[in-house]
Parts: sequence; C-alpha cells; structure tokens
Amino acid sequence: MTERIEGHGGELALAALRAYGVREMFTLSGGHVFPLYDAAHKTDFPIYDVRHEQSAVFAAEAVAKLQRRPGLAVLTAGPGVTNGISGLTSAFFNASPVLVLGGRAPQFRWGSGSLQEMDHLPLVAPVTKHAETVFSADDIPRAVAAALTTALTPHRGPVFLDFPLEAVFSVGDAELPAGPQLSPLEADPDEVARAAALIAGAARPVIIAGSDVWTGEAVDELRAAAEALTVPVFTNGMGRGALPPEHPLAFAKARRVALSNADVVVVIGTPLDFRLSFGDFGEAQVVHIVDAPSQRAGHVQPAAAPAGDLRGILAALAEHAGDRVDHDDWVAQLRTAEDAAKARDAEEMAAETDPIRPARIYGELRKVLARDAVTIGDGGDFVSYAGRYLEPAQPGTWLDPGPYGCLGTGMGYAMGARVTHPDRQVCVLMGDGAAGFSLMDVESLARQKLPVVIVVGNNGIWGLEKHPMRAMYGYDVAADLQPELRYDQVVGALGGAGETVAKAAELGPALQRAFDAGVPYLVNVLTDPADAYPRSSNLA
Ligand SMILES: Cc1ncc(C[n+]2csc(CCOP(=O)(O)OP(=O)(O)O)c2C)c(N)n1
Ligand SMILES: [Mg+2]
Repeated sequence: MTERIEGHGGELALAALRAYGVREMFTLSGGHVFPLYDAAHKTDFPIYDVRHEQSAVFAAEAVAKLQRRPGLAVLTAGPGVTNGISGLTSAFFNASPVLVLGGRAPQFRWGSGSLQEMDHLPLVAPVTKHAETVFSADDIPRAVAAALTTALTPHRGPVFLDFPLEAVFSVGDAELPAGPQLSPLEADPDEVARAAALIAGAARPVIIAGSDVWTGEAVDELRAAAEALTVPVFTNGMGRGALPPEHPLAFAKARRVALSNADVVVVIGTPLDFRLSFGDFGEAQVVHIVDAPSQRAGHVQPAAAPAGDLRGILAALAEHAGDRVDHDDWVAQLRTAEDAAKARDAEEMAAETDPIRPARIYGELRKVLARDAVTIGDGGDFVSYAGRYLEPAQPGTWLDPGPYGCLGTGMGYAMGARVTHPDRQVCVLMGDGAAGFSLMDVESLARQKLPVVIVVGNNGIWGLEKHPMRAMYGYDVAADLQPELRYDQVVGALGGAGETVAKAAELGPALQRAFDAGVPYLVNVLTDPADAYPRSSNLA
C-alpha cells in the first residue's frame, strides 16, 4: 500500500528524507531554502546551523561516516552551494553518502538576473554521483529517493539536488517513497575463490583494510576471514579499530616490515592510492577487494580483484576450504617488529621535553580517552602524529579527512560526531593552521550546546609545508603563523573555554578539565616548531 503525501516542496522533501533515515539537517540560512526549515520546524526535525557552509557539509559527512546512513546539508543558492564544494569533494573521495539540497533562483525568470542565479550542476557534477535540478514540488519525493538510493549504493558517495524557488515554495503531492531497498551486489565466486586460494597459499600475506569495510558493515566478516586464514591486519581510515588493538592479528606499527616482506598484499575496501604506494608492493602480488567494479584500480594489475558486497566476499574467504600454508612464524616475526616499535613509541610518548613534542600530547591523551571516544584529525604534522600514536579501539571512531586531505573539517566533523554520540568523548586534534578554517564554528557548537574537546598542536607554522619547503629549497615562504597565538581565548570569546599549556607536566590535568568542561574547550599546546614528522614522501 502506498501512502500519498501533500504539502509544499519542503514538506515533501522532508517526508522522503525521513523515509531514508535522515534525522537532522546541517545548514546556514538563506531565503531560497526556507520551506525546508518550515517543514523541519513544524515537525521537530532537528536543525543545526553553522557559520560557514563547509562546516554544514562536513557535519553531514561525519554523520554519514559514523552512522552509515545519509547525512544532510541544506545550502542556500549560489554562494551557499559554492562554499560547500570542498565538503562535497571530500565526501566524494571518502565515498560518504551525503545529500546536499541546494536552493536555486526561480526557473520562471531564469536568465533575467535573479539574485544568486547560477546553475550549480556543472560545478557539483564532477564531485557527486548524481546531480539534478527538480523543477516541480510533485517531483521532489521521487528525486530525493532516487538520489539517496544512489548515495547508498556501493560504491557510495555524495549526491546533489537543487530546487528552483517556485518548486520548493509551491504545494504539490506525491507518493511517499518506501525507503532504501538495496540488493547487495554478489561478487564473481570464481574471483573470490582465486583470492582465497592466493591468500591461503601465500607464505607471508598481509591485509590492509579501509573505510569501506566499516561502511559496508563487514567488520565481523573481516575479523572472521583474518582469523580463519591467519593473516595480519593493518587498517586505515574508518577501518581503524576494526580489530581491537589487543587482537593477535591487529598490527599498526610494523607496516614497513610487513609490506617489504609480504608475498601477497590484500587491500580491502580502500583504493590503491598514494597512501598505499599506488599499489606497488615490490615483488608481492596484490589482491584488491572492492565494493563495486568501478573501484578496481586502472593503474595496477592485481592477481585477483573481487568486486561486490564486502560482507559476502569476506565471509567466503573465511570459509575457504582449500589448502593453506601456516602463517604463524610470519605473524610472530611481525609481532616482534610491532612490539619493538611500540616500545620506541612509548618512550616518545612519555618524553619530558621543553618545548613539548606532539608525541607527549598523545601519550597524555591516551590516558584520558575512553575506548569509544571519537577522535578527529584536522591538520598537518600534528595529525600525522595522531595517526601514529593513537590507536582507535573500535571501528567508526576515527575521522580523518581521507585522501582528499582537505584542511577545515574540524568543527564540522565535531558537530556531526557530537550529534551522533551525545554521550561519548569527542576530541578534535588540530594544527594551528587548520584551526583558522573552522574555529568560528565553535560559536555554533557552544550556542547549540554541543561540547567537544579541541587539542591544538600550536607550533606557530604550517609545519607540514614549512619543513619540506626548507628541505627542498633551503628556505621557506608563506609557511609561518603567529607564534603562541591564544586560540583558547578565541574559543573563550565564542562561548567555550580553554587554556594554554607550555609544560608537559600540565598536559594531563588540562585534558581532564577539557573533558569535564561541558562546553567546547580548547587546550592550546605550545609545541616545538623544530619538530618535523618524519616521512619518506613529503608532499601533501
Ligand atoms: C584546504 C587546504 N589547504 C592547504 C592544504 C595544504 N596543507 C596540508 S598540511 C598543511 C599545513 C597544516 O598546518 P597545521 O594545521 O598548523 O599543522 P602542522 O603541520 O603545523 O602540524 C597545509 C597548508 C590542504 N591540505 N588543505
Ligand atoms: Mg602548525
């Protein structure tokens, strides 16, 4: 039985959005989208507003990433939409099911020069899975349903709709969409069997599991497959924490040893991009397991590349019944390397230096972070250190910007995380440079009672650029920031609180105060500008 709905365009949109599990909107006001607000206001549908549209889209993306359901940003016509484009692009790179609904100048006088009259579609089309203008109110529920189905179908990603003024303000009626009906794509069983045989027959296999394992709800199957075939597991992106750190097959530090000695590298749910040396692991054969055929790499010839529902593929790997080589010695060899690296890290995380080094900040943070804390990285070197020293204990708790590497996700991601998990710790790790992109949105967080902790690694420089530029040219330009700036006072002025920390011994108590504060709280840690994150390839 189908249900009919009627109302203005905003009401029709919202009815369809609810059917797809959308539970809030992130926005910044503009008259073109008032009907969406009206519909939300009348039905107690939460509206969170921000000070820059990029934060609205990043917040929607955090919801999508953390909850594995669509996140919604509503942006007004023209500059509202263009300000959201970095967020849309990040969602595109991260395969996050984000829907951006845009206002749009009226169609009936298109070409006459209405305020903010521009066609958004050519701008957003390259960074969305689907972009469409919906010309009548009656058509809005269908368009919302189609867009969200596209967003949620692996390989997931953002979608965009805009509504001309007269379409969203006028009254219409339509059928209420039924909600998502997705049928998993089954991978070619022969390809899966080939992958299983390669892994089981390898002497030194390694798994690297990424975000799609989390988003595709295949975490349990990943663990089952790794355990059944005894394969060490490394993770990146939202895959971090897929195996708890204490699991005998969970590895983080021994990556170099693992990848330079492996004979089969199994990359699951993440692209063979710069983060994985473009899929070039020397002599090792590559098995690339992806959630859709479109994700098979064009620049690498994997030995096997099953494409389809990750849960099904990984469950099949776990059930592999053929011959298998014993990997126990290999796992033990990596464990030795892992333990040695951990011991080195532990020393760095305890080091009493003046000025403070980032490692110590993470050493102190680890003592106060709960297992289910959400940690968010927005910055350069400071965040590279976070990736190294923080070990997420659960999947779906680590938000990095992903391969698009866009600075400025911080406050938007924090808002989405706080809305998702009202009772958990939410902690943003921010470079002082990164802070400049979104710190004004502390006001949005404070006003809407969304407390988060922000730890700034304040080295007074764009560190990830300054050090490489010096290495390359012997000098640097455009890489300095005001040293020892009081970002904590900025947050204080915006309705939060904070403090500056210059001595390592003061870090622990400051972090404790931050998590107890109940308002956005910034711990401004003055760190050593001479400290550069050691990396082999330096451009980011
Ligand atoms: C929007 C955007 N602009 C510029 C860059 C280039 N970039 C990458 S890291 C970085 C430096 C970040 O500095 P900061 O946040 O202070 O962190 P630090 O490296 O000093 O720890 C810059 C400018 C980027 N990734 N994204
Ligand atoms: Mg910096």
